[in-house]
Amino acid sequence: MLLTHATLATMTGGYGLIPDAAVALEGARIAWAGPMADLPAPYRALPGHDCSGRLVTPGLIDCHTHAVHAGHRAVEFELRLKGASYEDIARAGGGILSTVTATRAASEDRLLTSALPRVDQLIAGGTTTVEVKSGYGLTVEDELKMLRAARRIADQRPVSVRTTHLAAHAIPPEYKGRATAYMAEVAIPSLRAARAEGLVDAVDAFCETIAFSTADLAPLFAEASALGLPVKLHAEQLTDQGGAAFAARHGALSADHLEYLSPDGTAAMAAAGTVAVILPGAFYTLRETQAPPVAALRAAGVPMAVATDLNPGSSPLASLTLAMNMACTLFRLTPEEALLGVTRHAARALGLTDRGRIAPGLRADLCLWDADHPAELAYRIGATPLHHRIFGGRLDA
Ligand code: DI6
Ligand code: FE
Repeated sequence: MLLTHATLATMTGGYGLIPDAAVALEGARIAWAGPMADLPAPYRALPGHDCSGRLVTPGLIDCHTHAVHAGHRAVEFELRLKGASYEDIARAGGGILSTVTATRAASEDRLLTSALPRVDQLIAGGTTTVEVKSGYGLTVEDELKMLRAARRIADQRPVSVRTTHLAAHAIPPEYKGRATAYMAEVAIPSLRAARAEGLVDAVDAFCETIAFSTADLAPLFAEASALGLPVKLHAEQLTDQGGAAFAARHGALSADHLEYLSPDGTAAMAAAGTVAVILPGAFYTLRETQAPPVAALRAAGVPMAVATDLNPGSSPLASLTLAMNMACTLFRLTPEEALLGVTRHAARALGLTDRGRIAPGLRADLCLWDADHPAELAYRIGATPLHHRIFGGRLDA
C-alpha cells in the first residue's frame, strides 16, 4: 500500500514533520517514507490511498494499563466524593482489594470478554500497541489467569499486547502484615510460572506506603534479573519512597506516576536512561495537587511517556488523546512532548525498538487523523479525530 499526500509526523527528532509526504508499506513493515517528490519509482505502482493532507502519525502506544480486571469501582468514586481518600479506602480493605475479590471470582474467559470493550475504546482512539498488567489476582493461579486473558486480547483484536507481571501490586488479606512471605510464596513463584509459560514481557510493582517498600521488592527485582526480564515501577505516586532511584539502579525501562519524585530520583533516572511514564488520569481522578516535576525531567533529559493507566480505581480512562490533553493542561507538557509520549517514548518504556516512529523497517502501525497539525491531538478535549488506523500494514475495516 502507498499513502500519498500525507502530513507526516514521523516522530524522529520532535514531530519530524514532512508536508505532502508518501509512505510505502510492504507487508507489515514500512518500506519508505518521505516527500512525495522523492518517492522512488518502484513504489509508485503500489495501490494508493490518498490522505488529502491529513495528519499521519505512528500508531499510538498505551504503555501502562490495567485493562484486564473484573467489576468496577463507581461506588468508591461516590465514597471519595463524600470525603474518603484513596488511601482510607485501601486501608479499609476496599480499593485495589475489592477489584481483587471480583477478579479472583471471574473466569479467564470472563476477564477477556470484559476487557475487550475497553480495548475497543483504545483502538477507536488510535492505539495499536497496549501494555496490560496483572495485579488483581494476587495468587499464583489468578495472576496467571490475568496474564493469559491479556495475551488472548491479541487473538481477538488487531492490536499488539505486551504483558507485565504485577503480582506486587497489593498485599492480599491473607498476607496482611507479611509482605516478605507474600513475595516468597506468591509474587516470585507466579513470576517464575508466568515466565515458564511465556506470558510475561516485564515485571512491575507498586512501591508505596499502602503497598511495598523497596526492601520488600529487592528479591522480586533480583528474580526478574535472573529470569532476564526488564523491570518497571509504580513509583512516587502518593509519597516519596525512593522508588524511582531503586528502579533506576535495576536498569528499569520506566518509572511511572512520579508526582513525588525527588531531584535524586530524577538524576538516577537520567543516568540509567529510565523513561518517566506520566499518568495524568490518576492525578485527575484522585484530585492530587502535586504534579510530577516535568520541568526537572525535561532539563535532565529524561524521556517522558504518557499513558492512560486504564484501571477501575484511580484512572477509569480509555482515551490516549485525552491523557495527552491532561498531560499538557495539568502538567505543562508541550503537545509535541505529549505525542512523543504516546509514540516514540512509549515504545521505549516497553523496550520496543520496532515501532513508535515512522521509518523504513519499522512496523506499519499508523494513524490517519482528521487533523492537519499534530498539536490538534492534544488540544481537543475528549475528541477522537481518528480517520483510519493501519495495524501491521492493514487498514482497519
Ligand atoms: N497505581 C495506580 O494508579 C493503579 N495501581 C497502582 O499501583 C490503581 C489501581 C487501582 O486502584 O485499582
Ligand atoms: Fe498503574
